[in-house]
Amino acid sequence: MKKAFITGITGQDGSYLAESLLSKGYKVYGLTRRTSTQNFQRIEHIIHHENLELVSGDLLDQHSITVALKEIQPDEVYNLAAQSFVKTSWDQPVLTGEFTAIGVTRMLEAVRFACPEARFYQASSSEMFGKVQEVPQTENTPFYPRSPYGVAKVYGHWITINYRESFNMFAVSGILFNHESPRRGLEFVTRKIANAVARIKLGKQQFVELGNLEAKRDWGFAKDYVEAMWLMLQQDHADDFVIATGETHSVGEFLELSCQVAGISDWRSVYRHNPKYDRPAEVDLLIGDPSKAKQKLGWEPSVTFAELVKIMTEAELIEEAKDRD
Ligand code: NAP
Ligand code: G4F
Repeated sequence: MKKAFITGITGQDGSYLAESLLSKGYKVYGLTRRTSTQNFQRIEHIIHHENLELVSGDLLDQHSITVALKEIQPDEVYNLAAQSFVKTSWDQPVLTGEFTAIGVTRMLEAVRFACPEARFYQASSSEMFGKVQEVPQTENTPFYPRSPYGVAKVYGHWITINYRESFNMFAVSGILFNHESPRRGLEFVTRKIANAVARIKLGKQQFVELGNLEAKRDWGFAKDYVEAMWLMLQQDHADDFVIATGETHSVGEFLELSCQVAGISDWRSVYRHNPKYDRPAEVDLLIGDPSKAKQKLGWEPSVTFAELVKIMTEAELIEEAKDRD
């Protein structure tokens, strides 16, 4: 039985990846950090699975991850844990650097000493392209990050490549463009919109307050993207890949379509601009070229933008209708 170790298992991607690996017959170990109230909502349905084990540790604590890896001896390590919200990275830039940048080195050091034969996946991000130097963005597009988060991810990307080249480790960096689902955190714009639109439809709130409606993102479905992570670790050689849909849409388009799904005819009537959601430096346009992933991994997205908006809005309509009062 293959063994996989996932950091960030309580997050959106970690929960889908754990589900997928369990269905493939893996024994899955998930790193969780201590919190005063448990945060297992996304993994509640698999928490009693006989092949899932939660391990206590933190990306800030080198010893906890080295000991866990030494004991488990996993075949595959997926480093998904991070301070992943771009806006917060301006409020907590040092902490973001500790988790999202140096945390990657802690993971690589733990793998190097405890289980050097394990295959390592680093969750890199299209935020690294920031002020884009090329359209669409490929594996060779130069980086120009626009937030402390983006800068931290560039560090994580390069330290992964450096350990591959320095120590001959099987370490890959997946450059994933935005991917969403009903399990997305409420602070991210897609889930925020889908949830607000559902609440407006059900008469629970009047408006949705947003920042920049013009920003464009290449949005895919999270379940598709965790399959790409797994595929990257099944290759003969370690390599880095862009994972994207190849389409871009604005935040405004997402809002308009979500309103359509919910049967709200005039999206402008429910929208308010609130400058508190604007960013000190914006990433205006992201659009990835997933050709290399298609050719070498045989990976393709299965959910279109319109389907994604529908999946997310309908899920919120169902959830919000449950606790209507
Ligand atoms: P997410 O939902 O915010 O999940 C982040 C996970 O990291 C949570 O499980 C969180 O645990 C954990 N974590 C944070 N700090 C930690 C620490 N110090 N020690 C241990 N665990 C810690 O993020 P996601 O959307 O699933 O994204 C997964 C990864 O992919 C992240 O690295 C993100 O930056 C990257 N990424 C995401 C996207 C996207 O569009 N979703 C695109 C590109 C790259 P708690 O539950 O305890 O907070
Ligand atoms: O949903 P967002 O917060 O995602 P963002 O900043 O693109 O980051 C996500 O994708 C990255 C991949 O490129 C990941 F690495 C990262 O971890 C995260 O998952 O914001 C998307 C866009 C931004 O341009 C933002 O300015 O939406 C715009 N926006 C407009 N109003 C808003 C809002 N974003 C949020 N969160 N909230 C608003 O009210």
